[in-house]
Amino acid sequence: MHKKGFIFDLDGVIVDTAKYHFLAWKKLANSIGVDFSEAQNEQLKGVSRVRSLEKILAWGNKTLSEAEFSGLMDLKNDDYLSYINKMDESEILPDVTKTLDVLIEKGQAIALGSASKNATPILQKVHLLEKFEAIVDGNDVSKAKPDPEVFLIGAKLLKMKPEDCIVFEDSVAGVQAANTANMISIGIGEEEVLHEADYIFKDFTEMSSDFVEGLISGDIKK
Ligand code: B16
Ligand code: MG
Repeated sequence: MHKKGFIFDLDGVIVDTAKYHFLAWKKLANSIGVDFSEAQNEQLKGVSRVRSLEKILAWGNKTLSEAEFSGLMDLKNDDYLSYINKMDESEILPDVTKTLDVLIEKGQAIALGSASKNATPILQKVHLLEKFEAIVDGNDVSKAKPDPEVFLIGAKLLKMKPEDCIVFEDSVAGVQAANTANMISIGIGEEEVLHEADYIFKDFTEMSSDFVEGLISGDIKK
């Protein structure tokens, strides 16, 4: 039997939490007199919470004490969690559950590889947690994407070699991380943004069962 490791990013691949990050960051930025646009939010995709606040402060030309910085991080996360707590299965992106179920049925190894420190509660809210053999998130890594650490830990937990792993990612940094890890990178989103990926699909509805079969058999290569 062919067995591969399939590693899914969370935000932008499984669920669209970017809209909640946007609301929470905007409220926080505006509260300290800094503007925050959707275009800026795009630049925070796949970026850690600490780095996101550093970027917002740099855009607004603000400096804060360490205590203020950590207080704002907590405020942002509390606000973000108030949205997360209302999530349910209806927020799973199209054909994600179907793809996971096909992979499980075919005996494939499945992990999550996310920058978010809230990955487990989010997967619980949308009732997908039990589909993952391993979860690697912002609590487990010391180096953020584009560093490959998150995906290499995922491969290790799945007991798979990196070259036998396939990564689904919506961020440029995540695609770069997968490529550096020597894994097949599959961009989920726009071609213009994700052109460094080995393969690109708008979403999982565009991915044929033949393509998934090819990934499992190894006919589809990096
Ligand atoms: P948290 P991903 C990332 O998730 C988001 O894309 C990014 O916008 C967010 O800042 C980061 O998680 C950290 O999230 O504040 O929940 O720890 O795309 O890597 O699944
Ligand atoms: Mg993402």
